[in-house]
Amino acid sequence: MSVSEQVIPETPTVAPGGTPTHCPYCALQCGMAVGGSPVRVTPREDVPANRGGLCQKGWTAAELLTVPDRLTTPLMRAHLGAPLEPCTWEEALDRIAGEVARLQERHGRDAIGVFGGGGLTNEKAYQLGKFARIALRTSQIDYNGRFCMSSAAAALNRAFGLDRGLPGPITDLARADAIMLVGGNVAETMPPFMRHLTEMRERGGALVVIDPRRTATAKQADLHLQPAPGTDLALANGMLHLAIAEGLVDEDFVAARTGGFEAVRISVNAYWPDRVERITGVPVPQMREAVRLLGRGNRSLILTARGAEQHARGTDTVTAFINLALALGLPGREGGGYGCLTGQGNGQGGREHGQKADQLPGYRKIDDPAAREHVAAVWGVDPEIIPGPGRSAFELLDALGADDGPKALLLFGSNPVVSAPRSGLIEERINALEFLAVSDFVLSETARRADVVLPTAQWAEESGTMTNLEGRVLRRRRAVAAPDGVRTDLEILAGLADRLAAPGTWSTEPAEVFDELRAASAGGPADYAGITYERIESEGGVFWPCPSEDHPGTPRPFAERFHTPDGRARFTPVDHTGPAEGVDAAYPVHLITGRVLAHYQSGAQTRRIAPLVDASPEPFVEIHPDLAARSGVAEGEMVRVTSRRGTVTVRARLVDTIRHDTVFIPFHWAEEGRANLLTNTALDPMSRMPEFKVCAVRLEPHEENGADQ
Ligand SMILES: Nc1nc2c(c(=O)[nH]1)N[C@H]1C(S)=C(S)[C@@H](COP(=O)(O)OP(=O)(O)OC[C@H]3O[C@@H](n4cnc5c(=O)[nH]c(N)nc54)[C@H](O)[C@@H]3O)O[C@H]1N2
Ligand SMILES: Nc1nc2c(c(=O)[nH]1)N[C@H]1C(S)=C(S)[C@@H](COP(=O)(O)OP(=O)(O)OC[C@H]3O[C@@H](n4cnc5c(=O)[nH]c(N)nc54)[C@H](O)[C@@H]3O)O[C@H]1N2
Ligand code: SF4
Ligand SMILES: [Mo]
Repeated sequence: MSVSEQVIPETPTVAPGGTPTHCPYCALQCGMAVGGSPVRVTPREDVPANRGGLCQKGWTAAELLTVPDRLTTPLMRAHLGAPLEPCTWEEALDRIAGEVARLQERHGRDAIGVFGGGGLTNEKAYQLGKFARIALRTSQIDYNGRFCMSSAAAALNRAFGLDRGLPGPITDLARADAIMLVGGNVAETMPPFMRHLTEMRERGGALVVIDPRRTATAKQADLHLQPAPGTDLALANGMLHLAIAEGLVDEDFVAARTGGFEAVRISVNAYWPDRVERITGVPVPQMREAVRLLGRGNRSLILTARGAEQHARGTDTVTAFINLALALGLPGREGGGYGCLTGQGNGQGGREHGQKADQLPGYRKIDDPAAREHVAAVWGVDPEIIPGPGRSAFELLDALGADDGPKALLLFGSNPVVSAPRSGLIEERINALEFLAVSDFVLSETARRADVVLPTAQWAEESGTMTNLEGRVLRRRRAVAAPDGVRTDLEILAGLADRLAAPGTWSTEPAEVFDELRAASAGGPADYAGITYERIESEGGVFWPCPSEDHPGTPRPFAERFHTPDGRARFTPVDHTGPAEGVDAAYPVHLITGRVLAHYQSGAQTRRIAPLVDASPEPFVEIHPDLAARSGVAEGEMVRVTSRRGTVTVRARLVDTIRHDTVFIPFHWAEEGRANLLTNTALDPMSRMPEFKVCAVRLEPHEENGADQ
């Protein structure tokens, strides 16, 4: 079923007097009102991101509150191998505190690992980082955003000195002359986002999409480039080569607002059009057309998403597109520049307040003495007790149970058994732990392996703030009561901090935690000091940085200057090397992974919602009919897809929208359809992002296909 065919109710069931809040899922954070009996959601017209639109996940979000297997009591395993059985909160929290004490006594503070998520509110993400550093005093904390935004973040910091997803309000998009979307399929990943692109096109702007598949998004583009996976960097360098050759470089902008262009100008000499066509498979005239569309006005925007970023060279790939945007003189102009599409609900805020291994609140660096001093003063501790940087997400998961790795893991807001690269290995690492505690509202594939499971409240049952893809801080409001027996993550952290006799205060009130976060972030790059719940309410959200209550907030942080020491954006020369795992005789096909409209991430939430399961019931592999014929695979048959790390068995979907040399599997399912059994763990050297987007596989018809007939 195509995206447009999926059923979206035409007349929503209105939630009379519903509480205004935002969707539980992605970074668009569509506005919705929640209320009524039974509880329903209604889209809000007053939120610019969605202006009355929702995707199918948003429409069905109320069902998440009442999924039949919602957890409402803590669960505990008496000993290794024993089943998970209901217990009291006292027993569960005492057990966790007891295991922490036992393991830290034996192996030191870093024996405990913490893993967070970009879906947590700012308040939770902040409190989790603080909990790790001063209650557990472990350096071993990271979060799933490392799997999501980290390459774009690293490139943004390197070029602009600040990691902000979109360079301006989402309503700027409609005013762009052209938008080039690299490795993003927003028609499925953020459907209401398409409205902004459509409006731009109606005003005469052009949409260029770069994706190895002709996706639902690419079908609506004026130009679609279909490169081989993992070759975007070469494509960007090739476009810059053409821009220089065609005299499209904005020399005034380059002279006034940037540094380092000469080295890049020289380095892209080597990316002459024919060579780039050979590397990428994109015909030279298409490249030329893309550059002309981008260069014809100065309000063009280059956007990257996971397709360009989730590579072992993701940071450099994003850098190549930033180089192109800078040379064309785009950044800093309304509607123009470079931006990346943040993914998770609080992907932006979740990477600012200290759940990242190397970071303290306000996007401060944990190894910066002044930052440590500032944050320690807010926390009421000696800076000496704050540990140094820890391992990145994949490295942390890979070290679980190892001699020098964490022996226990506390997990909040992620399901790595499904979503981590080479998840078969990660499952083994998790099994090697002495102790695992998971806070979730459903028994996810990872929670199922825990020794203690803590049933937590979810989006519409609690309040807090989320920072959306624009960098706008929004209020998530409590609309319904949580079921009996459930506690919030802030209550869980407070209960544990108390048992661990942690220093500092551990409020369970989101508003109080937010005030502390404001103080901790004050003066940092992501400064929230001037943002209050009241302002968010009256102003429809506030853009950071916002250093004081009389500051208007910063919708367009690069308008006047960049946030580097000299205020100039930095060009950095980067070179193409291709995927970490190229194809060969044994594994002749590229596998790319990604998303479908109806499911969210590891699927822990959406695989429990009937209309979403109906829309997209099972995992599948997209194969070009020519490749299918060569592989002996027919439409609808089960096919075995094997990489050097594992095998999955999924149903074949023959489509002529994908390249002949590439197959696509979404990663939302567990068990034999788990795409991450196949993926590669090669890491980007700067961001530590794993190469989720490309690895080498072979295809075989599943033996049972014949036997069934
Ligand atoms: N329905 C739905 N929506 C979501 C989510 C979800 O799970 N489901 N998750 C949210 C989150 S956390 C995120 S990060 C965003 C992700 O949003 P997107 O980045 O839009 O989503 P993906 O499907 O991961 O990848 C986008 C495209 O990258 C392409 N691609 C793969 N390899 C390459 C390559 O080498 N080069 C190029 N140019 N393209 C390539 C794929 O074909 C795919 O169409 O979505 C958010 N929204
Ligand atoms: N092959 C492949 N793998 C990928 C990707 C890809 O494109 N391809 N994309 C990667 C990306 S971009 C991402 S973001 C990751 C995401 O993958 P995961 O980190 O696994 O994300 P989710 O499935 O959203 O997991 C969130 C879990 O936390 C629970 N949860 C939600 N909200 C809360 C809360 O407030 N508190 C608590 N305690 N629990 C909560 C949910 O029920 C769910 O079980 O996957 C990555 N993995
Ligand atoms: S686009 Fe994202 S925020 Fe909007 S309704 Fe869908 S999942 Fe929710
Ligand atoms: Mo993500």
